[in-house]
Amino acid sequence: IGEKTTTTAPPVAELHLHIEGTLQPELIFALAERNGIELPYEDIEELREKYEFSDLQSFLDLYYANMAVLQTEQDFTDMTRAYLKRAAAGGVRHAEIMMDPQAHTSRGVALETCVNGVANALATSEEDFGVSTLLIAAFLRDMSEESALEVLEQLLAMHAPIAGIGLDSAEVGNPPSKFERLYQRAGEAGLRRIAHAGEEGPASYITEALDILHVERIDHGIRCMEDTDVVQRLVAEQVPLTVCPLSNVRLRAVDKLEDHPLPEMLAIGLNVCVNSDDPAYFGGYVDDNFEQLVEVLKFSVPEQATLAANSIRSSFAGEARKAELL
Ligand code: ES4
Ligand code: ZN
Repeated sequence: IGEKTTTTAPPVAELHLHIEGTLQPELIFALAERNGIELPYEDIEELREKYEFSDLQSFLDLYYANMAVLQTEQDFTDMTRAYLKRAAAGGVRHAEIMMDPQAHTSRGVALETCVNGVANALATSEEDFGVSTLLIAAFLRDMSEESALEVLEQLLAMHAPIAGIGLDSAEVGNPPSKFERLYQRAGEAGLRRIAHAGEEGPASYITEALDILHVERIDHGIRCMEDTDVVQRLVAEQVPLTVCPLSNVRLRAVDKLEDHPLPEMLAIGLNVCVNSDDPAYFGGYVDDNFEQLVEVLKFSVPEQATLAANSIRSSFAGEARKAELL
């Protein structure tokens, strides 16, 4: 999973990726050593044993704990470069990368450190890896809107190279409506807007994200399938849904890949694409997701082509770049 040297997939855009979720166990240990941090695991094997999740929160607990090793700008750059290299080897040609600034500022890492560290890797990504990129600042929905607004204002004041904002972390009980003013402000600042909705939360959260937050894409969105009115609207408006099949299995949003709604979502005309979410935690990168979709759900070559084209059309890349990749 960590190594990939051949390209089999068609050109694809990865639109749903948390950069902190690309931190592989090997890098966690290397950074802990470099920064003199004591990890609560003896070795990589003991850490790997923790990668069994019962729901979103059980994953988030480990995801946030492991971030302790990210201390310097160079740490964030190294993590981001490792992702870009691996993603490129799997056929990713454009990546819209979320980062969680509050997950770092809340443990005493400066906003400049985490943003500049990631941004430095992105700045040379096209040249180094052939991957065009955009950076999206995601806000933690289990924190307050005031906290999010404060960080957004700081990002704007420092002219952080962000294309948009997202909303992630614990979904249930933290509906999109909680962040109406944050998204209003982001819109005024000319930022693109996306949000996680309908991963563990109900289909009504998808509607809220569209109507109250004015998002252009929905991250996950799989629970739209429980509400025919929501499905009809998503089809009519061709709202992009950034689906993450292996993530949904690992976090028990679906029982097993055989039961994943993606084939039906594609068949009924929803604008779906395939993404890895947190590849270091969920068993694979975008190409691994495609591989399993083909193996287990028997996705055809034309279906794979549609998923890949959807990802590029749904991206925030410039029209020239999209034309290049389509
Ligand atoms: C996440 Cl899979 C998922 N869902 C919600 N928030 C997240 N942050 C990182 N991965
Ligand atoms: Zn996600």
